Amino acid sequence: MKDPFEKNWTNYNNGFPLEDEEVSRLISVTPSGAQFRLSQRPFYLFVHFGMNTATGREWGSGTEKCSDFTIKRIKPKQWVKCAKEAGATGIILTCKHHDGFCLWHSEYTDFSVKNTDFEKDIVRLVSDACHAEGLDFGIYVSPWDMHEKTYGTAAYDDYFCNQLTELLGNYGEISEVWFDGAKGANARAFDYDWQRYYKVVRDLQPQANIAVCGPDIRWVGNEGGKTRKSEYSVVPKYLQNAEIVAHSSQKLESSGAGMKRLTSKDEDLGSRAVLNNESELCWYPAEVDVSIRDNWFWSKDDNVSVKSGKKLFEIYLNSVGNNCTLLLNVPPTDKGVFHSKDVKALKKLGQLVDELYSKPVIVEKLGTLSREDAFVDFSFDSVKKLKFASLSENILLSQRVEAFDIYLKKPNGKFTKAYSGTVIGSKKLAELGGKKCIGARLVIRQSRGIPVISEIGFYE
Ligand code: FUL
Repeated sequence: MKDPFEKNWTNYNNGFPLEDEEVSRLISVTPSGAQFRLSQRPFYLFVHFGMNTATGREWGSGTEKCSDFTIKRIKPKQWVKCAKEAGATGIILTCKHHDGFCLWHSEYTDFSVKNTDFEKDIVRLVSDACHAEGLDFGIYVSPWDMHEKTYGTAAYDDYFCNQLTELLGNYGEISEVWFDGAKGANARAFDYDWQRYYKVVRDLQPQANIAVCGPDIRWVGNEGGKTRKSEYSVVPKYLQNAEIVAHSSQKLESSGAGMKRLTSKDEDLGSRAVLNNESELCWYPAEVDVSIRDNWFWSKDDNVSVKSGKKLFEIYLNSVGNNCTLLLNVPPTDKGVFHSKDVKALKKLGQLVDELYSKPVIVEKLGTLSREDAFVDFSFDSVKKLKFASLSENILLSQRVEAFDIYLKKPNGKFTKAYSGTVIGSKKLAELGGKKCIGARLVIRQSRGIPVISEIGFYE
């Protein structure tokens, strides 16, 4: 009988060299401090709130009046409580969406919450509520601005940088800056001065990640919670180009639903076959942005579309459990709170994530595998029914594993394959099916150099 464990990374590596100059080049690409930190806090809530919440729109027009912002109160403490119950570790707020209305007291425009009956600085209220409870706070600022008269001229770059300076200088630590690539098809043609925007962020908040139209966090490419089978973090450097991201972003208010279906055409961004042809590489991990509802902003007609806790958990497994970060949008209502349906779904998600880790069988910090290890064995003290394995690489030493299998040892001593995976990265959650077993075996099939597994855990 053929030995299923014979071909592993030490003796075969799927035919790839285990060590050479190219392998060294690939594994020399590693995360920045900020990227690493986010990988350890991989789940944030996205909060779409603003003029559109009051007017019931998704995109607005930029011709609204401040008096159209009829919101009377907001309860950010409730948002923070729900975020924590769901297991999220941060909130990103839409400080300015495409309509240009500012949720803070910007000096540079009258189109802001300061000229409404609400009056209070919403960015202050939300950032304070987050920081008080140990949540990270991030800002979404839309470069496309339908209201601002200077949009489309060089003066707009000044305006945008001034607003960034306010947001980055006055609200404590900002963990992520989210630059949206969306822009109406009929908007005035304009090349944003991205490098200047990035410099403002780096100068004022050097620890912040710049996401989407930015060099630190890669947009996964759709808004439906889908990810690639293999989400590589080491990818060609040209992918960081903001204009490329903007090109595939939303261009019509009505095309939002399409973005949810869209699967990225470029399925393979980081295999050796792709990277070998690229002279410049970068660490650019994917973020999955998806809404709990069909739309990004709240509308009462949308209360029926709230995803169940179970569905959110599937998205969680497919994002956080697939080497991505998750940015789950939960839009507050016009009463300034998360709707009871969203609250229930978030709570359920938190419970399901807690349950996932509640019955550990074995959790081990493996570290650097030995050159002689063809596989790693785990023995259990009694018969177990394993539901999940959680694997993490030490990504400070890059992303190395390209293929692995998990076998379960049945009570009769025979091995059966329970999972075949590709990349691991910061986290891989592998469903194992709950069958009876007395042990497990991890077989790495393909790796860029010696695998460094920071942790593996098996859970019932
Ligand atoms: C898109 C925007 O057009 C949507 O309104 C939403 O903000 C989403 C997160 O990004 O590009």
